[in-house]
Amino acid sequence: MAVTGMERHIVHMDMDTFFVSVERLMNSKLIGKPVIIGGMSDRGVVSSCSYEARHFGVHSAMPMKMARALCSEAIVIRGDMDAYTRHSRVVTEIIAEKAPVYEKASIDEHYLDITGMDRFFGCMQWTHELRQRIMKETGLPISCGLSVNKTVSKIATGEAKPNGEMEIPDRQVKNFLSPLSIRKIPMIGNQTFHLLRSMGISTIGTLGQIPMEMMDSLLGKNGIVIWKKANGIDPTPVVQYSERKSIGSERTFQRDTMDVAGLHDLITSMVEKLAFQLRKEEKLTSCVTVKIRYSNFDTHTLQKRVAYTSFDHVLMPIARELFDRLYQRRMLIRLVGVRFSGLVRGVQQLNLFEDTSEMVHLYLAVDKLRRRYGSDSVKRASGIQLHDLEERSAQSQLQKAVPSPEDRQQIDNLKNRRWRYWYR
Ligand code: DCP
Ligand code: MG
Repeated sequence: MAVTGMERHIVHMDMDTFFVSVERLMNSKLIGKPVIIGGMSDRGVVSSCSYEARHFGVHSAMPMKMARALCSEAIVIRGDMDAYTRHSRVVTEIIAEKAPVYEKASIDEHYLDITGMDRFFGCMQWTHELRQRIMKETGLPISCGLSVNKTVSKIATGEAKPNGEMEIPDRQVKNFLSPLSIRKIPMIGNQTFHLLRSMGISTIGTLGQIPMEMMDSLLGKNGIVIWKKANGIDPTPVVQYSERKSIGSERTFQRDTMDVAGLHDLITSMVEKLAFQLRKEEKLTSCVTVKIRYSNFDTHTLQKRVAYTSFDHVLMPIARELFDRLYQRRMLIRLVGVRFSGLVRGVQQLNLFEDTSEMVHLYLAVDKLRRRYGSDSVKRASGIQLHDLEERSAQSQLQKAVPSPEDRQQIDNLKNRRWRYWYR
């Protein structure tokens, strides 16, 4: 951990066109060609695209329909989350072996705090050797930035791409940032970008010169953080990654039970709630653990590594399978729990490869209703327990939020689906 006042050395590493690079490793015919990975349906979006496709204006998060229109010769691939997850883990293992402190920020991105390393090696030399080693051992290209904090290092990686590395020492930070577009600041999304552009602010240098108070009144607390970043200030620490960092849910029964169908339903609703939490926080999990405690307090857990996901329809069968494997003794159960770990930042389109328009639509609709009326407001009918129903009918008398006619229509549609939903 860095000592206050001491200059830090922070590395940011990000794989180049990660999904495309993994596909190219598996099929060398894709090398040198425009390749796009993403959901195939009309509502699908681009997850990753090669530089050859980027030349046509294709970029990630673009609707697939538009990407195909821009680059008709592109090879479009549905994607293989299992393979990407496997390669992601190998990269993390190599970094874990070498780096004193590292944070896995997303499926293809890590921050390393190598402060103090300069006493033994040059920090850039160390970074260069690690990057070479990752490329040699995985066969995948990666770029990196080395600077005094996470923001500047990440921006440096972006400037070094593809297949490059860049060091920005403390004294050069301002000159480096100054001419770059405000878009390069990781926190600036579309809305903030357009707001600032409408005020004539386009470069980081200009942004850094406007009074901090003005950013405060314009964007509140976030405005101040953005202003500091524009001035090369970012004190956020590199938080050591732990596969054990997790979210979970447990239920102890008032009366011990052997009702397997009821327990399945409970696990379904736990998974549903936790997966919604993942999506809300824009996270993905890579490990599911189920726990049971028998009435004699014997406790057993079983876990399974999974490809990065935040989808209930992927996680539910895994949790139920783990439960079935765990529940071997026909004994009364006192507690069950579900836990997701190995979390990284990531958005749901990451594994919308097997998507149908219906599936995308379903998640968007259900999550929107939950955000508006509470995480318990909409549940899969199979995850509903008898006591839930009783609670719900009691609660419905008290309920304050009344769905709009538009939401009411959405709720009626959900109730008639293949996976039936229930609105409290
Ligand atoms: N990803 C995604 N949807 C997005 C952004 C990313 O599914 N909107 C996935 C696919 C990417 C991976 O995450 O391969 C890593 O994201 P990056 O932003 O690092 O993108 P790439 O690695 O593809 O390209 P770059 O070389 O610019 O890092
Ligand atoms: Mg990347």
